[in-house]
Amino acid sequence: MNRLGVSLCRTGYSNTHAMRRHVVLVTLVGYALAVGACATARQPAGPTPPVPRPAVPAQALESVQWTASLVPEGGSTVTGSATLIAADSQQTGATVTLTGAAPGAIHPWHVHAGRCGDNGPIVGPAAAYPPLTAGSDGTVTLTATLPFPTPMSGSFYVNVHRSPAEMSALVACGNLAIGTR
Ligand SMILES: [Cu+2]
Repeated sequence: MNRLGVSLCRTGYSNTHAMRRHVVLVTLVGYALAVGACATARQPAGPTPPVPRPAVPAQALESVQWTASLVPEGGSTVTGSATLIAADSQQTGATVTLTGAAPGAIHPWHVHAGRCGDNGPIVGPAAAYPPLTAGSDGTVTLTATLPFPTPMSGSFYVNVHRSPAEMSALVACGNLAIGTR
């Protein structure tokens, strides 16, 4: 263990947290042991907390695509689809289509955490979801940019509410499945 060894070791660190840990170890247990701890930190083992690994590698964010088939709820005739892709690293692009809605009907919708039938929390702010407004033929296609990063894993669903005044009633729901585009 020498000055050069420590110097090389330090260059191996890529974040200040690890640096701080190193400094603490140096202070607590001394020079030689600190260098040993450094070596193990570069190949984490034992008590080092594992970094959570997403189901899909981070570099594949731009290829992730979530899709859902929206099926009728509550006796409605509304069906449709929903697609989510990464607009960028912080925003999600959504496309939602409906058919079978009442002409002119306004249907709030959201991505929720969980599965259809759960009362899961809305992902992101509710106000960020522009409502679906059916045309005279009962169809609508809406695109929106939502202010949250596209999830790389997890369970999510899209629900379509009956109206702004009837948020507790649904006309359609679909579980989102992750895939690639
Ligand atoms: Cu909702």
